[in-house]
Amino acid sequence: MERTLAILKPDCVRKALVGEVIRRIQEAGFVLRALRMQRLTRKEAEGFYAVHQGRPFFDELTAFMSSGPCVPMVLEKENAVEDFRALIGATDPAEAAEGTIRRAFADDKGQNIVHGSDSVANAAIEAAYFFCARELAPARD
Ligand code: 3AN
Repeated sequence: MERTLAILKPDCVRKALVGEVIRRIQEAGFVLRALRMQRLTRKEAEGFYAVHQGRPFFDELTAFMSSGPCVPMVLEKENAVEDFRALIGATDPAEAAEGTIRRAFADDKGQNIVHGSDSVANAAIEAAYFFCARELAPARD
C-alpha cells in the first residue's frame, strides 16, 4: 500500500485545527500509520527543507516551521501521494480548489496548514526523517 508523509504545520496546531484536519484526512480514506507532535529546531526544519535552500522564502519557511509544535504523520492509502496532494490543494490557498484543506483553512503560501510529499521516493525519505524503522514497520492488520 502506498504511503505519504504529511505534516500538520504550526499554524494548524495554533488554530486548533488538528482534530478537524485529521478528520478530513481519515474521511478521505487515509489510514494513520504513525503520528506524533513535536517542535522542530531551526536546524531540523532546514534539514527537512534542504531542497529549497537558496530559494527566497527559505528563511521565512524554516523560521515558521520551527515556530511551534507540528504534527508529522505517515498516511497509507492506494495512490496516497497524489490523492493527498489533491485533498490539500495548491500551495497557494488562493489557487487551491474549493473543498481542499488549504482553501478552507490556510492564510497564505507560507502558512498553508499542511505539507504533503510530492513523490513516492520523497515520501520514503521524509517519513524516515521523522520516524524510526520500528515505527515505519509494515502494519500487521
Ligand atoms: P508544496 O508544499 O505544496 O509542495 P512547495 O514544494 O512549492 O509546495 O514549497 C515548499 C514549502 O515552501 C511549502 N510548504 C510552502 O509553504 C513554502 N513556500 C512555497 N512558496 C512560498 C513563498 N512564496 N513564500 C513562503 N513560503 C513558500
